[in-house]
Amino acid sequence: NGHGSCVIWFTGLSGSGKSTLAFALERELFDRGIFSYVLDGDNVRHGLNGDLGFSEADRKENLRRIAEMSRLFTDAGMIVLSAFISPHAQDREMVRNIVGPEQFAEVYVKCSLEECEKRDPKGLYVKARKGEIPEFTGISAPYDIPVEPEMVIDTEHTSLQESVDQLIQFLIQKGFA
Ligand code: GGZ
Repeated sequence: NGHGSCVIWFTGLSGSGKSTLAFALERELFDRGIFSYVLDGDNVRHGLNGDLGFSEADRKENLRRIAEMSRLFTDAGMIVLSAFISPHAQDREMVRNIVGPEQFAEVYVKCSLEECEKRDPKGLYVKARKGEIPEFTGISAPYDIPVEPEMVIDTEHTSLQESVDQLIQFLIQKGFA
């Protein structure tokens, strides 16, 4: 099939909906006969990057390795859907340059901290507020809001299906799907 390999990089707070979006997009692409693969904290941080924590340096190394891995996947012809907080603008620039800007798209998964805390699917915000998780993004560690992302998906005000439709339109328009 005539799709182009690329990396769709989802960035946003914990609980903003990055992985949910990535998996829904994977499903939609699959139904259209296009194979993609989701990388997220759950399948990367426990394995390949199991030696890394959440200091600034460790996050940077986490993202550097993921970017290199994403690039290998694109070499293999895949559409890669990477869902990581990636809180520092500088690290996202690094990632973009490792992958190669022409096959990279940054998607800002926008959701207020308030709403993320309300969702708190893993109870991490409660723990972070109690000081039980140091350097928690949004609470005790920074998140740089993307300045010029290729796309913004506002998960507070957009349904999952609508968001997936927008992503598909984007991929088609760019010739990736
Ligand atoms: C942020 C943390 C932290 C701290 C554990 N800060 O919502 P989750 O649980 O499932 O996803 C979060 C994940 C973040 O890993 P990333 O690899 O995406 O982060 S980064 O891009 O900054 O390297 C969260 C959990 O790990 N988690 N401790 N201190 N999120």
